[in-house]
Amino acid sequence: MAPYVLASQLEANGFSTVVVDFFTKKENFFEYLSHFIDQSTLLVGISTTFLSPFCRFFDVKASRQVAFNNYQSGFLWANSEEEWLNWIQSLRSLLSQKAPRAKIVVGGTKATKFLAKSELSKGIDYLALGAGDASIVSTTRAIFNGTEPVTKLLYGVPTLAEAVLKNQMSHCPTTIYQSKWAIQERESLPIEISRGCIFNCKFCYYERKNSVRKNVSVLMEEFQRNYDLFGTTSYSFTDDCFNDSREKVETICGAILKLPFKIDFTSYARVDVAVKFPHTADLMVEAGASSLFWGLESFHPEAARKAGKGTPPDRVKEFLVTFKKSMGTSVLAAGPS
Ligand code: B12
Ligand code: SF4
Repeated sequence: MAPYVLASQLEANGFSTVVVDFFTKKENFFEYLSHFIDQSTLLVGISTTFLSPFCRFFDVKASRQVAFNNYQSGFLWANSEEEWLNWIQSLRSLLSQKAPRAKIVVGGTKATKFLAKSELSKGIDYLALGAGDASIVSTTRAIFNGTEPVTKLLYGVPTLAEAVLKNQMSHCPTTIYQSKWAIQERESLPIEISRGCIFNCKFCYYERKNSVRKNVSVLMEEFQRNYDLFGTTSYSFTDDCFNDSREKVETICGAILKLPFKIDFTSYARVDVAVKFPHTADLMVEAGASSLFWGLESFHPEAARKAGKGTPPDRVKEFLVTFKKSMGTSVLAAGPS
């Protein structure tokens, strides 16, 4: 999602962008990229949110391979840190030949790994922490004007000073998908519904305790626009917890049901809201939920309560059984991996 939403911000501020999705899977990536960059290129941004950094404890080659095949992650950072360093050096040398003004900025949820191990930042110009919606625009503008973006050194890494958590923003910004980003006819797209989660589960590493929701009419305009331009009817909701309240499900699903076409979507969901208000689960399916990841955590009452999910396990099981019976194969329901 991040590259599309950040590129939307840049476009809205007058900068032209190219998004290369699934880039780790591109053969001859640097040759491919060379067609999109030239003397006027100001910034190459890399989103780490869904990159797979090398992980020592996950060191059994066979199982690593299975995991990569499943996620189609490609080979950039997964097998070793050298892989990442070599990749970034290749990018650097391409930029110095073809786009000497361009700076490399790395952001996304795995950006903090560069602080934990600063040698990984060799070759990058700036690290971005937190939401990049404003900082990507101000950084690009600074490069355009020939000035230095405001940074601070964190563990020796030049880091953009402008850093805000996603759930502390004043709004969830819109994403305007562009034809020039090579969106395919009827391609399934990610879409932001909100950022952050209102709950506060003890173990959770998401941005908790607050959620910033996209304006519902802006969201409906996005669905309509994507349908008109690309025929899109299939979505991944990038929402930490879609059904965090009865009102949210009713508002968003109610609006989706008024669209002049049907969509299907996949999303994260929380089981206790559905246990308390079973009609919200039905409404999600009616609005197009074709697969739901239910956050169950534990059927051990004490463990579940301590984690912050206190609905009695018997009621959770009863809900899941009834849901499965009534929905049959119309929705795929999965627990956490
Ligand atoms: C939706 C989601 C999914 C969906 C994705 C659907 C899709 N089509 O994209 C699904 C269910 C498939 C999924 C799967 C997994 N996920 Co997930 N997922 C999320 C979730 C909830 C939202 C991600 C998202 O797109 N958000 C919206 C975008 C806009 O946010 P963002 O990427 O953070 O971008 C912002 C900033 O980070 C920054 N930024 C990002 N990139 C860049 C680049 C530049 C240049 C700049 C300046 C800034 C910048 O600016 C952006 C806008 O503010 C996050 C939790 C979260 N709150 O972020 C977890 C999260 C990304 N997932 C996570 C994990 C672990 C996984 C899995 C490995 C789970 C598993 N064990 O199977 C898999 C991996 C899949 C893969 N291929 O790698 C972790 C990653 C942990 C970490 N620290 O790295 C997260 C952070 C949740 C967590 N805290 O545990 N996930
Ligand atoms: S409901 Fe889900 S996303 Fe929200 S705090 Fe709990 S585990 Fe995290």
